[in-house]
Amino acid sequence: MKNIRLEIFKKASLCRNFENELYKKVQDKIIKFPVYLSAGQEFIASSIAVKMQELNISPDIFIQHRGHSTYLAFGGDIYSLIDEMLGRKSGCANGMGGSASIQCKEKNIYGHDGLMGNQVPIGVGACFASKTPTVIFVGDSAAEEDYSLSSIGWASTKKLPILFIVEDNNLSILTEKKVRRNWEMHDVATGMKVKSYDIKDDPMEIYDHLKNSFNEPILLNINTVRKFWHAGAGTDGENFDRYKEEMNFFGKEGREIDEYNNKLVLGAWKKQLEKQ
Ligand SMILES: Cc1ncc(C[n+]2csc(CCOP(=O)(O)OP(=O)(O)O)c2C)c(N)n1
Ligand SMILES: [Mg+2]
Repeated sequence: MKNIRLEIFKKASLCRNFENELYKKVQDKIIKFPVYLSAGQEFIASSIAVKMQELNISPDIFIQHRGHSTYLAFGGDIYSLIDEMLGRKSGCANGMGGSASIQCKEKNIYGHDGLMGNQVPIGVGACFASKTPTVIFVGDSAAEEDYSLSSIGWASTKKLPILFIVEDNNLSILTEKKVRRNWEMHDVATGMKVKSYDIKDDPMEIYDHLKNSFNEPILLNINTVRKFWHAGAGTDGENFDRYKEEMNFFGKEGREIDEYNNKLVLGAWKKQLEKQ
């Protein structure tokens, strides 16, 4: 089990170092369009990606904004992601997607168009046609959209092989869940006869809930913490940081992995900026 936790940490470490560097690039005004940082939430995609590797499955993946970690954890090319952040044609979305609409055809990652939650009906429809394993990531707010909820119902009716992942950071921009609704996503999905769980973004807890993925639809409402602002580079102060916890768990090895990924990310940025 230690090895799995370590593999997940390695992926999360790449994601965290990427986001930390991007934070600086936004602060330095090298990037001027809205950037949605996924720092704090990286263990979700990282844990799922490690489990998919183990199952030898390359699912179709549907994401929304705040998807850098999903892109990287599932093996998206870092250079194309940097180029996308620089608005270049060589970017993963031809320089036209920006941070919100990244994609990676090679890894079956489908980008988002900005209408919150519409990746849910699109992903369900795609899976209804293909019947191949599908992972749909959705925020706790986007999941509330009527078309998102009704398509979860359709996935249940048709017993589609879909893993619904609600990245529940408790926020819709700045509005907390308790202001928006008095119900929970896992309860609604349970009502629609989808096996649903409300869990933490603890990597082993996520990993353990992926045992029966793709036999039928499953929904994981994963509670997590957004480290930075909704968009752009800013922070409202210190909050719980799972990355620090995991790094401490691995001690010297954890710090070395972090350092390795820091160098990797800095090197990738240097290379891409020199290309200009
Ligand atoms: C249909 C629609 N409504 C509202 C918006 C504006 N909007 C953009 S992001 C966002 C919040 C999304 O919250 P969530 O889905 O929880 O994702 P998070 O930003 O927390 O990762 C909103 C309301 C939009 N883009 N589309
Ligand atoms: Mg949210």
